[in-house]
Amino acid sequence: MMAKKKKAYRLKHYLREELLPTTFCQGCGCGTVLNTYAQAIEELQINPKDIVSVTGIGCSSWIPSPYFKADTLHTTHGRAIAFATGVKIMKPEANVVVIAGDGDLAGIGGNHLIHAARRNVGLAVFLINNMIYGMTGGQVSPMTPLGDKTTTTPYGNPEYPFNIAEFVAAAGANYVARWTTYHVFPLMESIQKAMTKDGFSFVEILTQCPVSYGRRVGMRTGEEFLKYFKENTINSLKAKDMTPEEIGDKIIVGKIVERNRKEFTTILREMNEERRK
Ligand SMILES: Cc1ncc(C[n+]2csc(CCOP(=O)(O)OP(=O)(O)O)c2C)c(N)n1
Repeated sequence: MMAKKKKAYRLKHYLREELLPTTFCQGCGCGTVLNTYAQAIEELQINPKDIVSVTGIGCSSWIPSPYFKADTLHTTHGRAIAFATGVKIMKPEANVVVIAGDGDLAGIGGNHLIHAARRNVGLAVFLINNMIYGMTGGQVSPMTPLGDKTTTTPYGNPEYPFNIAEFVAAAGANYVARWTTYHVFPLMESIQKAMTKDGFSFVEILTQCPVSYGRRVGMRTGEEFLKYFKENTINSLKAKDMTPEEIGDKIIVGKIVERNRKEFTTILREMNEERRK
């Protein structure tokens, strides 16, 4: 008997085709994330009509809006999670997804991120961490590594970056992971987990920005970043048996936390129903 042929993945089915090719710079990681995200949706057989994509302002905000074809809220810088929370409260059956940058979600929108994680709002949040404010030309972000040169830190960044995934896990999210654009297959599985898990799900995706960040830190191509991600990451399963000295400066990828706290809008509805009785 002939093996059943796997249906070809229809990337274009998920994109606003009239806007292609994308305006992402050469070597940018946003295209990899867009492709991985679309493939994750296809494999899950989620109908894009059941997704509401919410974003703020930045290059990475172009992944969900306008490129991914679903109902979309392209909101003000830093406020995506606040808008998404409103959508989830009024439309609990929707798959509400936030995709935005590190400046947007960890910088100006940091407070919304922490409190949505604490409340365990049923959102899937993908933080595209290119370690810089990409769209505005390369200003320091709360995720820029210590010592790195940017347009606003020409002598080197004097600040420590957030460990944003650990922070969101500590705040109370149900699912937290970190991957990079080098790890596309585990990233796809992690996106699927985040899309199907009840409660607040958060995946930090380290990506490359050769134009606004890389050229100032000696990585001028996407390939150099991918090699860096490959050589400087350790899986969380392996890291848990290692000392901090052994881990050193390596970036921990993989699952950070998974738990089953009840989701915020479910609690809210249950309380409302109880009150009405
Ligand atoms: C209230 C407000 N402040 C500042 C800006 C300018 N601005 C637009 S995008 C951006 C940073 C984008 O960086 P990030 O969120 O990391 O996304 P990236 O472009 O790197 O993907 C800033 C500061 C704005 N649009 N609105």
